[in-house]
Amino acid sequence: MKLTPTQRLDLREVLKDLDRYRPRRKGWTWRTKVPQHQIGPFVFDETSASLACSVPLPAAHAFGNIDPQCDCVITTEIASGRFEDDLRRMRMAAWHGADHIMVIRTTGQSHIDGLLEGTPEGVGGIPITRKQIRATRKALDAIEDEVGRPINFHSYVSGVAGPEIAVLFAEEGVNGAHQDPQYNVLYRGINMHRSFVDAAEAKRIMADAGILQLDGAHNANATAKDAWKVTPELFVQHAINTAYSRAAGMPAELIALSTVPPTAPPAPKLRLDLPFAVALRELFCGYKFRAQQNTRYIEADTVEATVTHVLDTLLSRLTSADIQSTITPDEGRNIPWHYNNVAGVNTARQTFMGLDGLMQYIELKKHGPLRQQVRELQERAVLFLEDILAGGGYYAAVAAGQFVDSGYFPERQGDGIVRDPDGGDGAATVIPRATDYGAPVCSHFGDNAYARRDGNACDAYGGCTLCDPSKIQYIDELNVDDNVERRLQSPLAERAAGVLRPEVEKHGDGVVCVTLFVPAEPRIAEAAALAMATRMGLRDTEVISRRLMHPAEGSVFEVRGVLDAAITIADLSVPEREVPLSEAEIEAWVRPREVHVVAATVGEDEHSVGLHEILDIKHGGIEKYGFRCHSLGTSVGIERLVDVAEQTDARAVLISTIVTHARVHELHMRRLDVVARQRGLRTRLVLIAGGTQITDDLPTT
Ligand code: Z98
Repeated sequence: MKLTPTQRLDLREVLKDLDRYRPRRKGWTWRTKVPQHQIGPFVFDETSASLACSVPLPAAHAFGNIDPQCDCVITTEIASGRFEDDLRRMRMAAWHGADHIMVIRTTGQSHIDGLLEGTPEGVGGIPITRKQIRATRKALDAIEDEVGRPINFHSYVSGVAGPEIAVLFAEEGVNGAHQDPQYNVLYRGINMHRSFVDAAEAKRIMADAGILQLDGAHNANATAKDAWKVTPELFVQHAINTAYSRAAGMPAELIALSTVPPTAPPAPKLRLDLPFAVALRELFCGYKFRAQQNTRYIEADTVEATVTHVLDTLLSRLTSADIQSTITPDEGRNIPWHYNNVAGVNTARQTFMGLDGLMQYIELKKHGPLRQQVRELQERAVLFLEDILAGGGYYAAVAAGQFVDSGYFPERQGDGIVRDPDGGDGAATVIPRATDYGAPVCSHFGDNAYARRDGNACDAYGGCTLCDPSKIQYIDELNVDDNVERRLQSPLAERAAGVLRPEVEKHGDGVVCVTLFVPAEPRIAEAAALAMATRMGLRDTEVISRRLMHPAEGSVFEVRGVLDAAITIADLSVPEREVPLSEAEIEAWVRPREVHVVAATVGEDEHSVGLHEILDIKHGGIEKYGFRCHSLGTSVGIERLVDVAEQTDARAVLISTIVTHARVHELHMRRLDVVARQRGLRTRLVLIAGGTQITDDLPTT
């Protein structure tokens, strides 16, 4: 399957012959770093290989359209609920520099206790069936060929089906996964013993498949009442999962700590988050770090989220990050929209490129508050661990509610998550293996009657699905009403008919977002904003962001709604695109020729601002190309303009005048034409008139 930049992703092609599609590689891929990278006019030190196809940052046009790629992997989380739509979103994200695509689920996969076949659309999930994972990997393979960089596909190995899911991921070439038994225990109420036994198996399988592991410590600061107080616990959680992963056979290079700066402004972010980040990197030196944006204090305001994200990315550069994860304000308002994904990815890459070489210019102080805080955090974490050991170990500590307690250890608030070691989902399901137990796949952990010292455990039964993929059972859709073929019928028919609708999440969902300021107190203003959006013809309206400007003067709202507008492409009149000369081409022509132009406002018009905008270099005006501009001022007569044009041998006369009801502006334009003709200058002079309502369509007679 091959993608062409000018053509949309062909979903039929993705779904074709899926039963035979095999991932072409397994395991995680890092970017290829290129220090001292000459890109356009600059040398960068923290970049990776450039992309074959991409959308550069907006300001790139001023620098020869360069698109430097930072040296760390950039993550985006894609979650519309329909994998077929997500594939297109993944392509857009990849063009903007994302190379780690996490398919976070709307339904907790941990609640599902076995592998699924068919579609989980009906239960609100995103890729968890083999078909969906395979289709996604296939599309990503084509997308990575298009952009010219490997893309890591990521999901979750959690819940009581964790080991089975790990096998599925290993078979299908998933490259990264969250795996942390503490997540099962604390957030999914799964039995502790079962969670740890499952984790050991899953980790072993992930290790054999080269799947990068992210842990789950960051969920504590995402869920704690006061996130900045659980920082010692975060170290403890990282330590437990890291040590357990190593014990289960996972190499250090496949272990990535998931770290989230715990605060956001107006908290004094640097004071709290920098010591935390430094202490973490020191304690866990030798492991990878997946730095995520703060998720606990993310609100619905895109500007606020962006500023926090920039500060978080600065912290990553002041310390280190192997993966920079991006989150969008959508988390705060529960709307996964593709352009917000792209905005999040762009925030990270823009910040990284802007900060290139940061640590060559500054250094973190070796004395003073930073070192004191780092030491204090590390001490508190070690004491926390010792406390757990003294109290009878991890199970006892969870039973005593010591995790996600909002006290700053050793302080305790008594509000931690409490779980019964003998309770939870899957309690009492861990049983000793029978002596003739045969592991289903060779990288299975623990005793296996078939294991041979000299070869793979699965040799004795002719190879497992990891060694011989032809043994994988591929089951297509099971649900005749709810499956991807059915879901694609109407979108593909509309596409074939050349019909377009606005969309942000699912094909043709019609969703749009309008921004309105309403000058009233917040409650009334919000009701009015919704009413106005309805008046615009939107249905299913919902306020997704509200920003108070002043308690009495008004608020700004972002209102989401559905616009029922199907536009047929054939009915559109699409203007021919005019391709203007580049800035450099214009300057190369003008500067050596010393081209004079004469300009003024005419008639009785003192409004010179617009004209200055056109001429002055300060405002990006034509002076910058080397035009010799003779600005004669305001309320200048047409004859005088033409006189000066004659004296200076000018090539153009620019007049500006305010548009009047009496159409005086048109009289001036005609008069300029007439006088230029009378003086025999008309063929030499370009006459240009400007003003807000002057268009090419003005009648010429
Ligand atoms: C992130 N935005 O980390 P369900 N295991 C761990 C997790 O952190 C998560 C899951 C499993 C966050 C995503 N994390 C939240 C350690 C989820 C997911 O049951 O499928 O929701 O498990 O990037």
